[in-house]
Formats: sequence, structure tokens, C-alpha cells
Amino acid sequence: ESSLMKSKFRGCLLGSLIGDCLGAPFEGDVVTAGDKIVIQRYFDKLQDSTFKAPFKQYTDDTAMCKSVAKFLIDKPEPDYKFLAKLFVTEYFNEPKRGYGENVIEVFRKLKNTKFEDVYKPAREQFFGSGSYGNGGAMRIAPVSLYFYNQYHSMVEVAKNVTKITHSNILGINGALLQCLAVHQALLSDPENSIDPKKFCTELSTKLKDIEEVDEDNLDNINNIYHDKLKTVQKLLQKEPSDDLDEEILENLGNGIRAHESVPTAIYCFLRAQNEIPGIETENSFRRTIQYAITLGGDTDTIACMAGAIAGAYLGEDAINSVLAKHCEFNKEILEMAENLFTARESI
Ligand code: 8NA
Ligand code: MG
Ligand code: MG
Ligand code: MG
Repeated sequence: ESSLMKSKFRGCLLGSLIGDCLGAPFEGDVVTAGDKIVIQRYFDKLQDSTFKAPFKQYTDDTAMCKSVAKFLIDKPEPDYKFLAKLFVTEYFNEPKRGYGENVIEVFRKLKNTKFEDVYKPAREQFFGSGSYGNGGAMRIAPVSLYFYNQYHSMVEVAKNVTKITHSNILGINGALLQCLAVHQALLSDPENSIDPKKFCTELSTKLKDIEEVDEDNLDNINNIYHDKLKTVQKLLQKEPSDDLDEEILENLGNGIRAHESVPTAIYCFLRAQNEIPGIETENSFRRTIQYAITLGGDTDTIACMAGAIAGAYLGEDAINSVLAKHCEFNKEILEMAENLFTARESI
């Protein structure tokens, strides 16, 4: 039982890394039917062990995920100033990891104010409305893992970890939704198939309980994620096709906003539980990230989030090790998963 959980920890962080590394070359692209064939060949080639490709490099998604994992491993009591410093140090060491355009401003201010109030710079983003980028959600998986049997701590820590860079309700609730999705996948038996309807309704019920609420509810903002989860269920009932992919982009999105990518990642995970035309593989982990990438847009981040959910459900054994070896940091991320697993035994 504990060995399955350890495998799920490793699968989750490895899944997140692979989605980021393999998705990054396609970030921002509009994907045509021809590109889907190119992506199929790209995966086939990477999985062929005789193919000596260079490493696929990770981006900001993994850079920030590393910091969240280290914060949990090194600090028995959550120390958010420590985490803010990790984010900032990581950024200034390697600024060219493809960070979101505006989050860089938060890092500069944190540094210049000597981390006096770790939440203030994020609150000042976008004229005081805070960021709703998917940067909070893309790095949240270690929190789902570490606190998997301490639900209330998981929720509280997920919110605080997010608020260091993302204070907009949509940014926070998007990170909470991704946190819940990873957590729910982690606690699901990989021997049993996932019931997509149940998966979505449970997520919605849990999110309702913990989400941040906007008093004014302008533009029906409080319902966005709940409506999207209903849309996910509706779209899953349709036969996959290129037309359906268009519908997915229109209704769920593939952008850098949390509400236009987190529900999409959940959709990718659920859709990939069954075969998808044009994606030739028996392996549902590969199918999840390959499918996420074929949707285009913010491919590294959507594949990273979908990969974390799939890896948490399936465990490490379901992930092709040759595919993993093409990703920069693949050994180190497994060490982090291992350390996260060990560290949580002492709490
Ligand atoms: P962020 O906080 O800078 O947000 C990302 C973007 O979302 C911003 O630059 C804005 O365009 C938009 N945005 C967010 N909040 C608001 C708001 N309140 N009002 C108006 N616009 C808003 O950074 P982040 O960490 O959330 O970004 C994560 C994404 O950035 C990930 O996809 C990540 O991979 C990276 N990214 C990189 C590239 C690239 O070309 N390398 C492209 C897109 C995204
Ligand atoms: Mg790019
Ligand atoms: Mg990225
Ligand atoms: Mg991205």
C-alpha cells in the first residue's frame, strides 16, 4: 500500500515534468491536423530508445514546482518567506525559463522589499486585481502529495503558496482546483477505471467548500470553475473529432489564464482514459500529455497539469522510462518525490 503511494508520488512529479518538457517546444502554437501527425511522430521517436535526442528542457512550471517541493521538504512548519526566497533565487539564477510576463515584477519587488510582506507584491499586480495566470496551478502538485491525508492543511497551504504570486480569485481557485484534481487522482485506485462524471462532480463539491468567493460576483465569477466542470462532463459525452477539439478550445480554452487551462487539463486526463483517434498508443499516460499538446496554446502548462494528475493516478510504472529520460531533471525530480514522501512520514 505504501509502495503504491510512493510510486504515485514519483509518477505525479515525473508526469508534471514530462508534460512541461515535451509540451514546451509547442507553447503558443495553433495546432493543425498536420501538426497532430508531427506530434505523434515526435512522441514515437522519443520513445524509441535508439533515438539519441538532446534533453528537452524544463520551463518555469518545473522551476517553480521544485521550489514548492523544497519548501515542503525542508520546513516542517510552512515558512512562506522561505518559499518566496526560493522562487526569487530560482528566477534570478535562471531567468530564461519562460516565466509569465508579469510574474517577474513580483520577483523584483519581493527582492527589493527584502521579502517584508511576501503577499503584497502579488496583490499589486494588474492594478490591484492580482494575477489569474495559471502559474499558481502549474506548480501546486507537491502540496497535494505532501498533505494527502491532511486535507485542511493541504487547502490552507495551497492557498498561501499560490498567493505569493497570484492573488486574483480565479488564480487562487484555479490552483485549488488543480490541487484537488491531483489529490483525487492520488487517492483513486489505478486498478479501477475513473468515472468522469463522478470525478467532476466531486471536484465541484469540494471546490465549493474551500474556494475564495467574490462578494460582488461580477461576470458570474464565482461560477466559472463550476460551469467549466459541467462543460467538461458534457464534452466527454461526445465522440472525439477535430470538430470537438474546436469546441473544447471555444468552451474550455487553452490559454495562460487559470480558468482557460486548469479545466482543460482535467478534461485531457479524463478524455485520455479511452482511446483518442490520431493518438496511437496503448498507454494512457502518454495519451494524456500527447492529447494535451495537440490542443495547442499553453501546451507545456496544460500538459504539465494533466501529466501530474495522470501520474498521481497511475503511478510511476505506467510512465515510459525512455520518454522520461529525454527530459532534463528527470532523475532529480524523482529524488524530490522520494524526499517528499519521506519528509511527510515525520509530520
Ligand atoms: P503571470 O502572472 O504573468 O500571468 C500570465 C499572463 O496572464 C499575464 O502576463 C497576463 O497576460 C495574463 N493575466 C493574468 N492576470 C491578469 C489580470 N488580472 N488582468 C489581465 N491579464 C492578466 O504569470 P504566470 O506565472 O501565471 O504565467 C504562467 C504561464 O507563463 C505559463 O504558461 C508559463 O509556462 C508561462 N508562459 C510562458 C510562455 C513562453 O512563451 N515562454 C508563454 C506563455 C506563458
Ligand atoms: Mg515556445
Ligand atoms: Mg512554462
Ligand atoms: Mg506555459
